[in-house]
Amino acid sequence: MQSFRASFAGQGGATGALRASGREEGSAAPAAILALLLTILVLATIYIFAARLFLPPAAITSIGLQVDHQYLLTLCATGAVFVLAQLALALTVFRFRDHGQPVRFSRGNIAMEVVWTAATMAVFLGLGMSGRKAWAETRFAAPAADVVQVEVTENQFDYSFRYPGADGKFGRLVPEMISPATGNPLGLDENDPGGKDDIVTASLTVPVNRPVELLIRAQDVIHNFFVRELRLQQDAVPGMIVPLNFTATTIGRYEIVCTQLCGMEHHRMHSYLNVVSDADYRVFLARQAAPQ
Ligand SMILES: [Cu+2]
Repeated sequence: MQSFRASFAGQGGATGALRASGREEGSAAPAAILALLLTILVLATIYIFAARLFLPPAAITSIGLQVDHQYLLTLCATGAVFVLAQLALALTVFRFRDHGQPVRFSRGNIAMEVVWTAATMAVFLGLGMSGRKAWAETRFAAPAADVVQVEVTENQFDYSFRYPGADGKFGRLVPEMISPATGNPLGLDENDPGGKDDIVTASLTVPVNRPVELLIRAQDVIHNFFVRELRLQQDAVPGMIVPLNFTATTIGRYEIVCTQLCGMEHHRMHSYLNVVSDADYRVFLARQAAPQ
C-alpha cells in the first residue's frame, strides 16, 4: 500500500511536472460549455414552472386543494435543492477545470455527508408528515351519516358503478353468476331481495357537496381509479374492497381513467364522473330505478 501510494504520488508529480512544462495544457472550453449548459438547464426549468405551462385542471375537493398545497411544498423544497445543486455543479466544473495544474486527491468530507443525509431525511420525513392528513382523510375517515356509497367494479376493460337502491343495501354478489352477455356483469344474486333494487351504471353520478364513499374492486387484474380533478388515484385489486372518500364541490363532467397497464386494451379503459345538483341526482336515481 505504501509503495502504491508512493508510486501514485510519484506519477501525479510527474504529470504535474509534465504539464508545468507547458507540453500538455488543459483547455477552458469544455468546462465553460458544460457549466453554461447546466446554467441554461436550470433557467429553462425555472421558466417552465414559473410560467405555469403545465398546470393541472382545478381541484374540485377540499382535499384536492390540500394535495395541491402539498405538491407545491414538495416542489419548492426539491426545486430549491435542484437549482442549488446544479448551479454548484456548474461552478465546480468551471472553477476546477483542467488548466494544467497538478491533480489533487480528495477523500471526501464526513461532516458534509452527515449534514446532507440528515437534511434530506428531515425534508422527506417533514413532507411525509405534512401530507399524511390529506391522504388519511381519503382512506380512513369514518363515513358521514349522509354518505353516498357507490361500489366501483373494474374489469378488462370497463367500469361498473353500483348504487344500493332505495333499501340502502347492496345485494349479494356471486362470482358464478357473472355474465356480461345476459346483462349481469357483476354477478348479482337474483335470489337476494337486497339486490333487487340495486342500480348498475357505466358512468359515475354523484351529488355535489355530499360526502361520497367509493368501494373499489377488481374482477380480474389490477386496475386503477384516477380522476385528476379529485386528485385521487387508487388501485383496484382483485380480492380487496378499497374505500375512497371525497366530497366534490363543483358541478361538471370529469374523466375517470385506469392508470394501471391492465391488458391490450388498457388505453380505452375510461369512464366519466358526473357531479350534479341534489335535484338532478334524485332524477338520475329515479330514472335508473324505473326500468328495474
Ligand atoms: Cu384497467
